[in-house]
Amino acid sequence: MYKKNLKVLIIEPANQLQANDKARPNGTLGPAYILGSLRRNGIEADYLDATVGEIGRDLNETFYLRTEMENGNIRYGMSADELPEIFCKYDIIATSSIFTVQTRMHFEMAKIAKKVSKENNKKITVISGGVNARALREHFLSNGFDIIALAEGETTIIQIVDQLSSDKPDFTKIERIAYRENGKTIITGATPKKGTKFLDGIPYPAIEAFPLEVYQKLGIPHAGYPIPGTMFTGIQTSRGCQDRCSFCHISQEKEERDMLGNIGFLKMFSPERVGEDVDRAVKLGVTRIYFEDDNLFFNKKRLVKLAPYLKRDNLSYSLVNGANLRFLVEKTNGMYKPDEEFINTLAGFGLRELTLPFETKSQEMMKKYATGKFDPDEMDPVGIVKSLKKAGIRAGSNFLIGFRDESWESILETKNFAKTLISEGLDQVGFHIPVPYPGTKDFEFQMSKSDIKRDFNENLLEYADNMHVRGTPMFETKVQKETLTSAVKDFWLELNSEEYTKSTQSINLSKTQIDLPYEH
Ligand code: B12
Ligand code: SF4
Repeated sequence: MYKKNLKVLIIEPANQLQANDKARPNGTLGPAYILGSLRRNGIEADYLDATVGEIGRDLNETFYLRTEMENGNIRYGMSADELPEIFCKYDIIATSSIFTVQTRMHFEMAKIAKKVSKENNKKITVISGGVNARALREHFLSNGFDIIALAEGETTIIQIVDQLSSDKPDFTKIERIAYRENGKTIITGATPKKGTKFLDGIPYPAIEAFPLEVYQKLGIPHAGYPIPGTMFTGIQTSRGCQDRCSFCHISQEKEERDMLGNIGFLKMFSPERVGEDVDRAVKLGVTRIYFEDDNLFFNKKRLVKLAPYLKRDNLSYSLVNGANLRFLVEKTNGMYKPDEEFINTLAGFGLRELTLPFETKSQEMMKKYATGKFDPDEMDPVGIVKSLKKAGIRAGSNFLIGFRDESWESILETKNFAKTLISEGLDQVGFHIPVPYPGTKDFEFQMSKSDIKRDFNENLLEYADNMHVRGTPMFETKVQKETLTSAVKDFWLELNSEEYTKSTQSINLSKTQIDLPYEH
């Protein structure tokens, strides 16, 4: 039993996005796992997704409350004025920061919490975790956060509550965190543990704390096609990845194992445990589950074994998070062909939507930045698209254009590749500019230049506010920045059907009139 009855609030802040982006609610799994762990340990903890507010709220006061910010982005979600009254009921305010563009919104949470703490003469500890908070830990600590979790947080959060509950809190006893003492940042280590590839001991994610009915009413998932009237949530069957693309957090996490533990490395839940997570979702009324694994396909045999644990009547799945495409082909007689049996297994357990991260047509870019993970010349991308469509799986794709040293000719090659795939049945294409996000190797490359590093650290929020895959690049690129930003839009408009682009634009943040319900 805890000496003090500490109450924890896990808050997902209101969001800011560019006007040409789409508003979507949170409901990300990180906070659900943290909450699950707190509740399993008998600690009182609540969840608040400030993009939609508490269940029953008028969405015009939350999700549809749009404010143009000074930086040009549009804010959506509960007004900050509502938060002090909520925060003063808690001893710990926790956020999970995985998107750099939301950094400002997390700093806002810490600022409010500290103000409430001062005005009410009540100790409130503010903590965060997730890939962005880890990578920008010094900035988070300078902006009101007391503790940043540097690794998987299910145990860390309990250690934090334990220490804060004790008469003499000792942060050195909390594993893998960053905090400040007398202005100096302290990073704690961890006692060595026996390595395991299995994650089963981890508490169930508290998805029941999500306002699932509100998300259902909105019908806007994190990505992929809108699904009006469908109750949905996320699931993880594994964590980490076998590759190390330089634009992905995995690349740098693997370099920093001493500090971060094995967070980027592959680990998995057992089929039985995955089945339990599915059961829990289904019992809540969920009929669509989004895979949120870093890389779901890494072991085909495992996925085949998982299939019966995933399959349910009236339950479908979506994988819009990227998955390694070389697993969709098999090599026979020296030639790659789509692995129809595997693709049919996916369709068989209910996969209805898949985003294919073909990334780039350029082998040079693929090898340099994307672990050489797919060879579009060898691995029959057209065959993959056709087989998926034949199996009844909706397939879209995202392409990366404008790597820092990529030429315009190479970009056009990728565009033409996308065009071919569309003509062969791919449902839609999107283009993104690779952003050197904090916590990736590409970011470390930029920071290796002292003038850029200084500028970034001095103007953090200016960078963070604009670190967007469809925005203007913040660092030098071979092709002019403006040309890249226009290409992202122009290619998208040119290659997709007008029906698709129009309906997508109709829910952009800049639209004051929101057409609901919208259909695709
Ligand atoms: C699933 C996923 C998605 C999904 C769902 C996102 C969502 N809102 O839930 C989809 C497909 C929609 C998506 C989209 C995008 N994504 Co994404 N996505 C992920 C992914 C793979 C997993 C996130 C997740 O659910 N993890 C599961 C939980 C359990 O893990 P976790 O968050 O790490 O949490 C653990 C620890 O970190 C820690 N922890 C976390 N928070 C806290 C808090 C406290 C208090 C404590 C103690 C501990 C703690 O404990 C947790 C449990 O162990 C991450 C990579 C990653 N691993 O973070 C990329 C990632 C977040 N995405 C990324 C990007 C770039 C995007 C897109 C911009 C891609 C694009 N090109 O369009 C879009 C933007 C979407 C948007 N909302 O704006 C980047 C973000 C980079 C950045 N710094 O901004 C990441 C980091 C991947 C990468 N390339 O490096 N994404
Ligand atoms: S394959 Fe995907 S998850 Fe793995 S390192 Fe590359 S981008 Fe990251």
